[in-house]
Amino acid sequence: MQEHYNPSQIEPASQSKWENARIFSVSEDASKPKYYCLSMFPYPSGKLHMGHVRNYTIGDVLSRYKLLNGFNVLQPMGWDAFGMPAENAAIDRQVAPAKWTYENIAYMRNQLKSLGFAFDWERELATCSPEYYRWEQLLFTKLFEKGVIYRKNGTVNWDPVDQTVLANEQVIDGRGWRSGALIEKREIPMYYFKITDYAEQLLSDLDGLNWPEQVKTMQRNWIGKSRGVQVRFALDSGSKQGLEGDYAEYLQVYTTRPDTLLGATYVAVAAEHPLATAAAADKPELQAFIAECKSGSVAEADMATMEKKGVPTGRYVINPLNGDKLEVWIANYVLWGYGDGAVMAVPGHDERDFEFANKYKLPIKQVVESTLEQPAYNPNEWQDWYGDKENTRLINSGEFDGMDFQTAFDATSAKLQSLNAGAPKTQYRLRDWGISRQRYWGCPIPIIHCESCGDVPVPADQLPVVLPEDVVPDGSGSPLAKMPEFYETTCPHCGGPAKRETDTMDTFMESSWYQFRYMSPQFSDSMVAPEAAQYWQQADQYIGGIEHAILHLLYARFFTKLMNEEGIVPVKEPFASLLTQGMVLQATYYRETESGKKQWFNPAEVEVQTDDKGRPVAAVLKADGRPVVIGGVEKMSKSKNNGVDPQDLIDAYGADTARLFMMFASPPEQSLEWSDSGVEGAHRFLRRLWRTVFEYINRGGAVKAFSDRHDNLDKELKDLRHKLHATIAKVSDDYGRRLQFNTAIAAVMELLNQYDKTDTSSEQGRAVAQEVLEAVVRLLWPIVPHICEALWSELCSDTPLWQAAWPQADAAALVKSEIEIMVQVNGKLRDKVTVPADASKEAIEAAALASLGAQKFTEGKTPKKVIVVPGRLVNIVA
Ligand code: ANZ
Ligand code: ZN
Repeated sequence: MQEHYNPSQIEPASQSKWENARIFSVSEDASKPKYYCLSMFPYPSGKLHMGHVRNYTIGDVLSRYKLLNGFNVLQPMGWDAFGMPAENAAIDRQVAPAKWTYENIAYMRNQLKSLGFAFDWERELATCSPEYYRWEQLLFTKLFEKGVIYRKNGTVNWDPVDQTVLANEQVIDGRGWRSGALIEKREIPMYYFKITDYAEQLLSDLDGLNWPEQVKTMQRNWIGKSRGVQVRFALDSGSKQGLEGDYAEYLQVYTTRPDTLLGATYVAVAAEHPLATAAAADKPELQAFIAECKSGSVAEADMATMEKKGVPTGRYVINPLNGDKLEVWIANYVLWGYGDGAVMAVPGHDERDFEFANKYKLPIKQVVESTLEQPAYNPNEWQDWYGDKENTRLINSGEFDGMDFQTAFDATSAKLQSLNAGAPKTQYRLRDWGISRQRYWGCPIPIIHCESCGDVPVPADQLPVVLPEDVVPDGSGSPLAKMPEFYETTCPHCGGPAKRETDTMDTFMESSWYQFRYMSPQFSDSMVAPEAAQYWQQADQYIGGIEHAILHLLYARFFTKLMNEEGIVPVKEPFASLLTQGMVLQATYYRETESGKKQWFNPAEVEVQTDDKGRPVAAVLKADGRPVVIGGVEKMSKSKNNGVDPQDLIDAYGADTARLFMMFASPPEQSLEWSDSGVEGAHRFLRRLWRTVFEYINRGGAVKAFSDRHDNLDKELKDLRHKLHATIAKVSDDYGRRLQFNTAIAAVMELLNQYDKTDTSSEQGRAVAQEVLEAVVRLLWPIVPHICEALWSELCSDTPLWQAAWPQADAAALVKSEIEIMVQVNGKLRDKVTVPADASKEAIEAAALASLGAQKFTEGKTPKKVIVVPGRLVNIVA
């Protein structure tokens, strides 16, 4: 055995050993329980970042733990390969997105391999491959025919200079990120999934998932179920011109607070509402306001924070409960896509209405008061009143006065129903999912537009619609729309000339079903091979970042339900358990430039001075020796230039050190603060582990004759065995149930400390040493597999480690041979004695009486009484 730990030698050796034995290549095997461990696949952006390393190490630890425990473990890896960064890189560097993407994949695959993850590489997939997305296109055509996917107009950000549609994040302060042009809203036809039909199922199925409560709450809020009433306000007789049908009869609003109807002081409609259009017909100022509302960003976050603005229409409606005339306003805070695109405004109890009413000097009327201490109503403190549904009663509301929220809700909605002016309605905030993107690097939407037949799905035998890969986009419009060789085709129905859809799909589509494709990635008859879907069912464990808590996870759940209805998979949920790993943090350093901007320096370029407690006090730039400001500790990111390249870490210390540091520094769900000394500490521990085994082997190693005999061990060796088996039990629980790996590592370190202190030089001692080291190497294998693999082959040359089972705690060893007994004199603790665990009552009593403490405090007198509590204490009554 080599004397020194040399990761650059043992890591590739262990990796090729696993690869040659194909131990991570799995297939359906009914004789074993299955465990499907899935980590969120990366976008091939160029190289791995620390977040990836952490994510995949967590998954690897769980997978390897299950593998040694006899599970048939599937741990796949692939590439979320479509997306905008490839197009941007293409524009910057004049290289085709496909080429850029495949090169990145090749580089990152090597990085992942150098980290020794137990992936089944034979199942690798890339979502940009036609062999992958053809199944997505097929499902699309089926769902389109079923009506689950439909076409309607949607609003997009239009850059009039670049002549292209922009994503929300490409609109900065209302302007296009490249052109700087003012962005317009445009209506264009797009394809939508009817995810709203599944809102209730997506909500109720959350209950059965073993997911962090926080993530479930985020999903519930996103789905946003609310119970309310649709209230009809009759139009005043002079307010109907230009309106047709129901719109000429009444204005309908959706409210969750029908109880506040008598506090309504105006109503407001969205700019797109027919009443707004009709009212604006002869009023240029209304037309101008409507146009203003229709421009600007379509991002919902902006809508929530923007300044509330509106204009009065000069039209009126009647409050059905008391006949009051209320003026109709057009307001920018009313969304056309939600409820009825109109609100009854109750500025006394609603924040937005309050802000609006204050600005335009509209009346504010209180109709709810507190039943508690009854502070005087202060309209500037609407917060005290808004949303509080408990301990309140109605006032200024006639027959409803005095009612609490629920009673008033029921009474007002019953009254509205009897007046034929309202009906209860459950509403979801969730919108239908628009999946059309006017971009190039995505999965083509498999639709053919024919002038006589309309939208015709591409027939199955003509799929896939292949995306041409040798295209270099230039940033103006979608390249596909400029390629007649792509879009010119014939109609599958009538055979006439027709045009292919040139939009591509939202890349969330591909990541919504990859968890199933991994089950049979090469299957060429359908999305998933039925036997594979039946065997693997769903991912038992999913691991990834909290940033995907809403959209990705919701879409993947939705897709699973669709695939289940199509009979493709037997499950309704894709991920039984979810672990969201914390962020990787690192210190930041900067200088303020003359223009007041911050220039960020990478920690590698900075030298930090610390005080005697190791706290940073000052920092200078290595390049010029001049000071830099120490910023906060923040998530590693490009914008703060505080990333540490995992490759540097792997090159300097090896994969095992990187893995150990990540798992030891904090529990998976918490954030992890980068620390150079932590990395060095991890490396030191591995060197020490190596030396420990080296010294043991050097002394002659195992003594086989004694290896199964644990009788007649001396106390020290018995204690060591006790510690060993307690450690096995604890570490197994940490991996298997608690998912806390830092404590597992700490437990093994403690065991090694005790091993170091124990004299194991006797023949029996060497047998115990063998037992300890064999266990340690298996307990650490999930975290630092390369070094453990190498050490195992030194300790036991006959079987490979992955065939050795997980160590089991020996119940007999866990029984302590000796126990400590408290000695009390008149109820006060005076001494402790150690007795054999199976000592008789008499023997315990004798030992207690003989103890120095007992002797001293009974002053040699014969005690009146001695009470023995076996296993715990002896009380001497003197
Ligand atoms: C009167 C009222 C009084 C309201 C009050 C709230 C508080 P959720 O719970 O999210 O479903 N609303 C309805 N349609 C809207 C639209 N298209 N754009 C903007 N706001 C709209 O929200 C329902 C509430 O949001 C409704 O209840 C309505 O305001 C508003 F003290 O009606 B409420
Ligand atoms: Zn046709």
